[in-house]
Amino acid sequence: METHAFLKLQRELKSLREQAIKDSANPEEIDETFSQVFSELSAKTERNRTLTIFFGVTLTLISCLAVAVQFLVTSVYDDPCLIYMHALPEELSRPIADCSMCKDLTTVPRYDFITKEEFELKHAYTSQPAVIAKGTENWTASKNLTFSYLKELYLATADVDNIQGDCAFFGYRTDFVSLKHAFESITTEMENVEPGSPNWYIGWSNCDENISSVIHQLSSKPYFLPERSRQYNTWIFAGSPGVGAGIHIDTVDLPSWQAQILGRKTWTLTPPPECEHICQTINATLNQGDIIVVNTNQWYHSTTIHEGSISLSIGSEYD
Ligand SMILES: O=C(O)CCC(=O)C(=O)O
Ligand SMILES: [Fe+2]
Repeated sequence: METHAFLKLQRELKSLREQAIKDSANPEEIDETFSQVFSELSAKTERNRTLTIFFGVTLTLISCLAVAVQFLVTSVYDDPCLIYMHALPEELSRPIADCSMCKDLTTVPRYDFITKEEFELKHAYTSQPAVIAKGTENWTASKNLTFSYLKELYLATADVDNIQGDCAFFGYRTDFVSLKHAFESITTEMENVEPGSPNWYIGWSNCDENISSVIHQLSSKPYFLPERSRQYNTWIFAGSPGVGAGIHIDTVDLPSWQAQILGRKTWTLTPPPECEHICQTINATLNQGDIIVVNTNQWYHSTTIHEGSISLSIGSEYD
């Protein structure tokens, strides 16, 4: 406070005190009152100062945090080698991988036949992928399950609008917004991959009991899966030659198998970032009738459909 204002305040306080004495107040009580008022005023000033510091520090911290998160997200998305596009939530919630799932693998191990015991030991729960050639040998699906048969079954289902329910539908790079929309838009020319017909790829999980029982008549639990392992909802993927599913990682509960019912498809499996120093990207080409087993929660995966025919595959998680 400037000196003259301070002197003025002193003068006014003194004159207030003298006035109060004249008004026959007790000088000790006056001094007591002055000191009470001063201590209340200085406590309030102290509280205001503390609050100002608290809010200032909090605001600074929040701003720093926002800048850090923005930097992290931008750099992570900008670096496709670190974490693939838009996979940040999956990546953050993913348990750290045991790199023995991919160490020393230069390709996906391929078997013409595998016993339940060997499969359980090496692949069932180790996240090490495998292809079991002709794994669908005793199924009738490759002969009888076609895309147009599925389309007919779905479109004939009375409740086709709600058939998806909680079930997932992926339109990938198409404009299809639902399974119904896809079935209504995919023409016979598109299914037969006639020259000039547009490229398409879709995937969905089946929630319809009737369709589920048809699928189970045409297929069975892969012979090499452990006796106790159960089947879950069927996933179906179909599309024309070209790019299939773009690279991604899943957050499903369990590892999966997928059988190639029609066409040929190559899977590209990339190990998670924590294993990149000892593991490499590997591929597996599935011919009609082959089955791949892969933990899609641990491997980044993408698919490509070979020329010649559409690809149709069915699969499921297993425990
Ligand atoms: O079959 C495909 O093209 C992709 C399958 C897939 O992403 C999965 O099963 O998690
Ligand atoms: Fe996937």
